[in-house]
Amino acid sequence: MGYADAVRGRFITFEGAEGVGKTTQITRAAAHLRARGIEPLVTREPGGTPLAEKLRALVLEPGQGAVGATAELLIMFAARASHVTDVIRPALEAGRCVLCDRFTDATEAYQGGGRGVEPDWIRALAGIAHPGLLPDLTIVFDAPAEVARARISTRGFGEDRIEAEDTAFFERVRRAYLAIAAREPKRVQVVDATRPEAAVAASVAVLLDAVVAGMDR
Ligand code: Z5A
Repeated sequence: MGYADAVRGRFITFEGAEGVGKTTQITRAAAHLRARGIEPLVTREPGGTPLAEKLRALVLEPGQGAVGATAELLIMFAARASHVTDVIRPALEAGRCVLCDRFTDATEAYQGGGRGVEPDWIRALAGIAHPGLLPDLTIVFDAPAEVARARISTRGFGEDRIEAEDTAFFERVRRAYLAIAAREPKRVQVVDATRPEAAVAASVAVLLDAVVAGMDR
């Protein structure tokens, strides 16, 4: 059961490897909800609070020197603890619909699948950073790594530290996301992100409508 079931709000996360179109789709999803009379809170990870945004810059900006897998893992969860305590839980408790660009599944996919961090460490830290909180719905946008990388290569700004990883890293990330979806088919829905934007958005709208049904407006 999603935490939000108990507190009226809805917690919806957008996941997938870099460049699959999460940011594009979260904007469209917010517009879709507004048209239904729901004003969502749109946020992102790592980030979403002043502290977490500083941690984001530290962990993603190139030129910080070496950042080992364990340091990267702990920074992601430090940012998450701040975000959950100060933004996500209060919004859910107030009955809001929270749309979050990445959450703990990203840690499982990137630090777990990509870097090989022990799954038990990730589970333990999740239990500390957000006890009892799971998304009501997670949408995994799925595309081969080459498709996603071709998209971001046209966007006109440089790569962050993790984006600079090779294609094999992003294929491991993709496989980790598909494994999460296979393990939790009720919470996690995979959407084919290789289709045109509007077609992807139509699939997302169906999933959103199902999860916000019955919310107070
Ligand atoms: N990270 C981590 O390692 N562990 C964690 O626990 C967390 C995060 C929470 C920041 O994530 C990094 O942090 C990320 C994982 C790591 N690093 N990487 N790699 P982020 O979400 O801020 O950054 P990102 O994953 O790299 O996302 P992105 O580059 O912003 O891509 P996106 O949001 O998925 O895609 P987009 O910006 O919407 O679209 C990319 C381009 O494709 C753009 O030009 C669009 O116009 C175009 N686009 C979008 N949809 C389509 C379709 N359907 N067809 C064609 N073109 C499209």
